[in-house]
Amino acid sequence: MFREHHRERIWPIICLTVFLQLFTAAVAKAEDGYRLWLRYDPLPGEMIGAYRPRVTSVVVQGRSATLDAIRAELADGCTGLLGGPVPVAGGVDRAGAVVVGTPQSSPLIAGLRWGRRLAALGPEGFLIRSVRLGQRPVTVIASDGETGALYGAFHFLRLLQALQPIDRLDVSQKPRLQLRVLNHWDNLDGQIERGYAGRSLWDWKALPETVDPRLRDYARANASVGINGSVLNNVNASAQSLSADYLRKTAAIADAFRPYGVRVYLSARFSAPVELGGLKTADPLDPEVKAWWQRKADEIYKLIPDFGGFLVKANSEGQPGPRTYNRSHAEGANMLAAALAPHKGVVIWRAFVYDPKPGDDRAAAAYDELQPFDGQFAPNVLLQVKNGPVDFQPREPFHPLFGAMPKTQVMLEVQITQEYLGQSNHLVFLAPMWREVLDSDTHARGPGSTVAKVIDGSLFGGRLTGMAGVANTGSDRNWTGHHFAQGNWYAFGRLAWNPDLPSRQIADEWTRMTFTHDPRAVESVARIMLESREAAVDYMTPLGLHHLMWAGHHYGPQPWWDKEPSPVWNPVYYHRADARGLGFDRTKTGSNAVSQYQPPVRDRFADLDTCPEKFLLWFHHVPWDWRVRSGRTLWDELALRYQRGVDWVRGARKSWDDLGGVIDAERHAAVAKKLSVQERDAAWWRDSCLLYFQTFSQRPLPPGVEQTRRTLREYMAKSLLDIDATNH
Ligand code: GCV
Repeated sequence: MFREHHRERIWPIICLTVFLQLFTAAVAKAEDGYRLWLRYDPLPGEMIGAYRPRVTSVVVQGRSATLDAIRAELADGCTGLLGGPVPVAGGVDRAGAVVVGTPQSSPLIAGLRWGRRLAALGPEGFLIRSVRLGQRPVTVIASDGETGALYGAFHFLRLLQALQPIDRLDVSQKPRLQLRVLNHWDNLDGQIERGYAGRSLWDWKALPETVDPRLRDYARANASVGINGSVLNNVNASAQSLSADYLRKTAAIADAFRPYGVRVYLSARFSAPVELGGLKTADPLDPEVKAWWQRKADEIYKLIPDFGGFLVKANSEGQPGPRTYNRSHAEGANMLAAALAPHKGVVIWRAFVYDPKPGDDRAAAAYDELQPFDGQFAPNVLLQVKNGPVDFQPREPFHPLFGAMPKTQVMLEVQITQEYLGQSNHLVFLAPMWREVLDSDTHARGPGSTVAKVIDGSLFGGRLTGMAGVANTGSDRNWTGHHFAQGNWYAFGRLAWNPDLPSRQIADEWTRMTFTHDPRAVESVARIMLESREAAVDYMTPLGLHHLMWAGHHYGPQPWWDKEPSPVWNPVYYHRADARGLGFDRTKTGSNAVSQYQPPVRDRFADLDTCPEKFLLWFHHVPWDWRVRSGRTLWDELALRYQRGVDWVRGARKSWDDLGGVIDAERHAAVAKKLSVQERDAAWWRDSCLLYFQTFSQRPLPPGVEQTRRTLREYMAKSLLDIDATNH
């Protein structure tokens, strides 16, 4: 009797204990970064109290894959954020309903007669307004298109996640750029060129039969920041991706993305008619070649009616292209454009072309090759130009093509994956870098002709606009390798939606959505993020230096390297250190690449006295004893900048350590570990660069700069990647 009784009492306790253990383990395990910025954990209590009466149910009338996605996202999101069920309802039966849809899908929204306003915002724009429906206060999220309604739903969730007021909403938004596209440099064997977060998310072997459910989360994440396109394969493309087999696999991915408004694109290998079609040539003016591409386009659109188009890297780094047949880039692009035009597809033609002819300046090559063809590209061609004229360096001046092709639709390409910026080991928030290029004034139509206005079409006109980001995602559980690299994916989407968004706002909202609402922590994390890019410039390539990275993998410094077959892959080509000084003379006395900028910009950059110090060694070969603005010599300033970069990382580590109790233990520890690698790397950069440049300057390190820890010979012996395999 006693034993029975005892068992009755003890069982609930055992069950509870087991449940609590499992629950705790599950919660602890969940902090692996998988949920990105779409965590939907309960908000601070006082905010839940404020939001509750205004978010009581979710009303999404009608059925479609996108409407179902909206319903599920809002119900899950609001339920999670408000710490209790927010049910789905069929109609407005209570105050505080959140009503979402289009005039076509929702009689409630049709009844509001917002048709004209919605039409003006287009199928991706949305209105979010606090109104009354049948005397009940509700929030309406409406769009002319279902994708716009989805974007509106994510925007509403972001308002909650960022603790913004929602009682008198009157939000009206539409994307400033049409194509907001990730470029995946994924190879068909699952490897990712310049990928640092595992393998490709596309399992080509298993497709089309098996579609990884993770693709839905990838599409959700993209939609949440307005990214509407994904180029699935590497620009160093295999023709195989256009084969019938692979197109079926691509179609299965397109099906998974479609409810979230993400269209697929493919990188097209220019020589595919030869490799796949067995033709003798890929000459863009050959009628058989044209017909082959036409048939290929028809085949693609039969499988994927909303296929976005082709991205092409032509005649660059060994890729085939029209120049192989003595045709121009415009002739090549237009031939593909003609094949896609009947289906409303686009050709995104990359401007990343450079001819390694001896004596040429790589920074000038793309302009020389493409600018003469301004006005000759077909209406469904966009020219995709990297932010700077060399290659995604920690800092470059804006690409001169932005101010020089008024009759061409030019889109911006940035690199989200951190090829030259510490890969997945360094915390470097890239929004400030992208802001810098977007805010750069090309002076193409007088002062205020910013790159942002070039790419959004407002400066030169142009029907098609866009921005591309080389993706940093992979199969790692946290998607991007470094938890903070998620912030760069997020920032890309936010800036492609609105190229005027301040970095501070992006950092702030991402931190709240991803880590914490603790005001002290938000302040501290956002500060670290906002300062991080400048710090990386300091400890890698201060004062306009560039391309000093270890050849091949581009991790860590190798300023002494001069053994690559192409001179433009050697760091010595870029820094040009000698006994007199340091830097690349791109003025009249040197390559004169500076002349590619509009006169006011050119004159400012070309004059040593007016050139912004951040671009000093980009445009000038400067004597070691030249006095920079601080009054110090170039050599002393250089050394102190390197030291400043190292000091910053130490400070960031300390600030991060102080957040120990506020950030969950799992992610806190993971980031702390990465920061310790970053500190080691920063000191390594400082020491090896200064020791090497000292062999030319022959000057001592100024006070305030730590003595180097190893000999130059030791730094030259092994790359940082070889001494530590944590990166890959
Ligand atoms: C995909 C740089 C990278 C290459 C990349 C190339 C490009 O050179 O190192 O890996 O190739 O840019 O943008 O095409």
